[in-house]
Amino acid sequence: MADRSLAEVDPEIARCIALEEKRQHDKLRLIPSENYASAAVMEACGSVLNNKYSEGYAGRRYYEGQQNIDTVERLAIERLKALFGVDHANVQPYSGSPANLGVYFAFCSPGDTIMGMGLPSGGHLTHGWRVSITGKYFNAIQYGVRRDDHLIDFDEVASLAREHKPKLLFCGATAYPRIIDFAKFAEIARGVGAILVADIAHISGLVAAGAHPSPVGHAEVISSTTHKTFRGPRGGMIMCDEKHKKAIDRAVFPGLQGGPHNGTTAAIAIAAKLAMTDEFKAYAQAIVDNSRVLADTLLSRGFDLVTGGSDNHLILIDLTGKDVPGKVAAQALDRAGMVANYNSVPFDTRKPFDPSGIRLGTPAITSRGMGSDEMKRLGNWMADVVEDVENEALIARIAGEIKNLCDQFPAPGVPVE
Ligand code: DSN
Repeated sequence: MADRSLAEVDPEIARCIALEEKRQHDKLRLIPSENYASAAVMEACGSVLNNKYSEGYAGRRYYEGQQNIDTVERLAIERLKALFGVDHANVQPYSGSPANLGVYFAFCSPGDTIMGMGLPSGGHLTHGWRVSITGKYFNAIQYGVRRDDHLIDFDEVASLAREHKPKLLFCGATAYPRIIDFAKFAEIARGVGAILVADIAHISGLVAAGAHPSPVGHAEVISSTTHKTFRGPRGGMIMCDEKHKKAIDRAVFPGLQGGPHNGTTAAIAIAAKLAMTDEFKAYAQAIVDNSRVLADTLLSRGFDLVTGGSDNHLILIDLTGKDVPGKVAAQALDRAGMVANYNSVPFDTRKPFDPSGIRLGTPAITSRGMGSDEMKRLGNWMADVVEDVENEALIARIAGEIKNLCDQFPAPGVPVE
């Protein structure tokens, strides 16, 4: 039984995977937190490393049989240290939210004051938003963006920090299309004795490749996922200054988690190795270039972009002026072969489950090798659909054109029949 193939054992799940392969091939995947992991990363995730328990750290485990796992984890750590120029890396967090919880557990007790960017301004749930454990167990102070230009309001960050004296100050975002000024955040954190935590989940690939400024030297602690622009497995990591190494490691294990997912650790090591190449540097720069061309095309078609454009991998469209809600637009775009997500915009008057915006990004389509010509076509297709969301004939025609384009740009790691 244990030797039988997936198709034999479970044809229903095998069919779901086959259909998902087709979907990931046939459509333009524009959700900015998604990507195509490379074939080597996928191979490591599905390897025998899955079968091993390894609680503890290399050389200090609670299980025998770590001859190979210790090497894997040491390789991942050393590569990340070299790639980002950090003192220490912990590669065991299961994903971004556990990585951030590990950071809280390393430095805070329940009730302590922390600060982060509010979710409606483009922050993350785990930066202290009220429905998250981080908003319930800590005294979470939330900063936002300015009403006029939607850029981070550093006057507000500084005055809230002075007033509340947080232990941790989180910076980093999930829906902010501009460069994060880590130096400015560091100055504010220093002024009030806070530890600055840079959550670079969305931009870690850009940072690794120099396509976005690095928080290293500004933030004492850096958290991230590994599957977004970094193009690795679904996982998390925490990097930090030497002085925080013990606290971070203890917080992740035994504080928060049990055994690390060793296949993921191996895949992080592979992603780090790939991120050191010139090819990856060119890829990261192309993500940013593509985002700018796509933003310019959308602007030329009369779209209102939050902050007026993009200088990273993502674009946030405010559809208020187009008189179509984000969800309706996102659903029409999906039918046409463009998969984005509906999203709140700053100071949104609509509810989060039915907001005014669409969030999109270029990491996955850039992994397919698409460039500025394709971005211009994409921007115009998006505009055509959003301006006519009920025109199913138009949507079907565009879906066909997109399928043809996708056939010309195969997705890495996705088998095509
Ligand atoms: N779910 C991620 C995103 O889409 O940005 C953040 O956790």
